[in-house]
Amino acid sequence: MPPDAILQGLDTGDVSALARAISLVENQRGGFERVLTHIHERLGRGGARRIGITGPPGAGKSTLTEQLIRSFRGVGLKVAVVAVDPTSPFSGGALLGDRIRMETASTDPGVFIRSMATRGSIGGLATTTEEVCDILEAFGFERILIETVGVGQTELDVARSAETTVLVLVPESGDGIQTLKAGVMEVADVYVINKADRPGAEKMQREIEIMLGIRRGNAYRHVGAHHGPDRRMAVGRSGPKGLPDGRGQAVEAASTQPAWEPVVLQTIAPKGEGVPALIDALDRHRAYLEASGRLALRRRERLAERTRAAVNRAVQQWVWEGSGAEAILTQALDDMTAGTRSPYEVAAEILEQAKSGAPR
Ligand SMILES: Nc1nc2c(ncn2[C@@H]2O[C@H](COP(=O)(O)OP(=O)(O)O)[C@@H](O)[C@H]2O)c(=O)[nH]1
Ligand SMILES: [Mg+2]
Repeated sequence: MPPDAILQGLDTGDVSALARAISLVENQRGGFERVLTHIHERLGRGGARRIGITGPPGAGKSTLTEQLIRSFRGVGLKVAVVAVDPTSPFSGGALLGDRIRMETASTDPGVFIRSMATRGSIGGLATTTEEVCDILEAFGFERILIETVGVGQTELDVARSAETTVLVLVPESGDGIQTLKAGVMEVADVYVINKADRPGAEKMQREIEIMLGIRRGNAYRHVGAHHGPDRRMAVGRSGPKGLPDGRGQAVEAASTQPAWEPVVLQTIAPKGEGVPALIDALDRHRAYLEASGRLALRRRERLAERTRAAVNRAVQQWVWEGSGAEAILTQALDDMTAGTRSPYEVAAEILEQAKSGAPR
């Protein structure tokens, strides 16, 4: 399908055009920037939400995702799921099982499920995932769930590209706690202890709350324990109406608001237990982002970040594919091995050649 047909298909709600647009972006084939430019004006307008769901394998992320799909569909929201597996070299490979499991929902045109893997993510998995989500949002999906496997840096970067990040843990995952101690903790907005039907859920919830500095029994928990009720009122007054649109103002507005106090809750995903509380936490986090100005600020930051990523990607491609850099490198390899030239000298030569627009 040529890019023009893809653009037209996206405008008319053609699902096969959607799938092709995603492949185009995923593999950064010719015309992918045009597709992303075409849809740009539709982003950030309709109140679509992106929710990142991360956690160790087997924690119940897909089961929870299925529950969220069901709830969102129940109120008529269109839902897309992007399942990202940074460890799988094959698109869809390790996630095939998930895909089939979630197939239950996939006869519904209001649900779209897509697997992604590292393959084809030359520009970085987080950026590519965000671009895919952009297409889904522009296509009209109102809730976009991004499921990532694992709690390493890449997975967290991917999960963080959503405005709300959910970390799913299970009572028996002592390693989960270790990960959290290693500093991963601060990244999530909502902590779900799934498999609460197993022993240890309560204990784990307490441990996490302590680690996060959440004061249990505090009537104002979840609305900024460090600032108390007065500041909470202030948030309500400034509201989304007074949302600043200048970056400086946005920074100021966001920094004077109390920080979000993460929510820790328990679920039994297959039974749907705790899912309403999870949805409520997601709603409250969104409301917090809007009222505090952080949503607007975030959007600006991500646009800046995306522009940088696009430049880096283009420069990298330009240097390595357009200027004979590989040839220079190959020629210099003997010298570098013999110690007569350093990698830095060779890098400088490559850059010189790229700058002067040397032939391929
Ligand atoms: N006992 C119990 N099992 C669960 C729960 N949630 C998920 N599971 C099971 O745990 C396994 C892994 O779940 P899955 O959603 O695929 O985990 P993921 O790898 O994080 O996506 C499946 O067999 C689920 O049925 C739960 O709350 N309690
Ligand atoms: Mg899964």
